[in-house]
Amino acid sequence: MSGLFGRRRFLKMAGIGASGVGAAAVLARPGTLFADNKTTAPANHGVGAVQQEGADWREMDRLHSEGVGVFLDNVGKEEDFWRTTPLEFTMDGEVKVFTLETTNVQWETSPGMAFPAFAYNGRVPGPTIRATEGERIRIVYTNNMDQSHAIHFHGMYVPNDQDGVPFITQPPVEPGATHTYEFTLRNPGTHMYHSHHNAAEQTAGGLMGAFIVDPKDASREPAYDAEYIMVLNDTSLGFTINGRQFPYTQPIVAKLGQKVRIRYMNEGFMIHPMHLHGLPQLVFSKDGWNLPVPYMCDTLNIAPGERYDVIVEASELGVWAYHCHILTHAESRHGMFGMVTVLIVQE
Ligand SMILES: [Cu+2]
Repeated sequence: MSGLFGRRRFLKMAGIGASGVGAAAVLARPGTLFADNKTTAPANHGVGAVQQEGADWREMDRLHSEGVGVFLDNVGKEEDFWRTTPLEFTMDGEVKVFTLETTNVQWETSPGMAFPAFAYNGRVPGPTIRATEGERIRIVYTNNMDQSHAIHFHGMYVPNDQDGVPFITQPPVEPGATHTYEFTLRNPGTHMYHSHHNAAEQTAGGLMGAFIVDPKDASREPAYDAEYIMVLNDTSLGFTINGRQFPYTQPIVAKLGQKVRIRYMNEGFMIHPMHLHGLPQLVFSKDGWNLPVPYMCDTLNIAPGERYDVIVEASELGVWAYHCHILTHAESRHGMFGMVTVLIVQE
């Protein structure tokens, strides 16, 4: 258990009895809980028409409890789950130089549940690229996977020949080849980089990442105490937040009164209305453009390609469920899965 909060306290907050969780036993046989998620289709989570037969409510409750137990035991076990550690760079004169490589991988959305996937620098989503408005950046990209590729910088002003669309703005980067992108960062905000070649397979299959451009003028930003990046994805690798399915997602933990910034991005093919229990979200930016009038909501629908920036003020103590409200992306008879996490507000 992480030192951020005690297990007993979490359980008390969550209203979960400490008995019968059996999380260690579940971890010892990974994948058994959600074995049928391997097929990834919502219909295969046992959802759809109400099933009159075979309803064993005790088993259903046990599986739900077990999943929450696994989530608790996994807290703090994935470093940089929230992708807030930016990719390192070197300087070439005034240019920030980043290095990206694509490879074929087996990606585990939860232990034991591995999918054939593609990765930038070995991770799904790839590392977060971050720099400041006005800076010049170079990305030295090497393709070490088994199909051609090109990187598109989604939402960003770039010279046309840096837009990353094979046969429109560049030739594809073939397996074994290296390609360099270079441009000056003109529009700040929450952006993305991803595949634009065989993209239905490559992007949903893992080739996606956050590209954050901080504004030169910091007064453009609202005040906040902590920041989280939430990359949503679906289809090829199941329903994931930052490449993982519940119960292997991580919680957001805030102290009472803190302001948390969440940067949403949808790299999948489906809409995901992200619902936070207990606390409203102040939406202040869409696709990196600050809104003329920020607005409050509790459910924010994020369509493919969209980014939203929100501030959540941690004004209410407790453990608040936080999930996609297309419920077939979040829960089945086997318990919660997919796009589910929690926001914990502590004293
Ligand atoms: Cu969803």
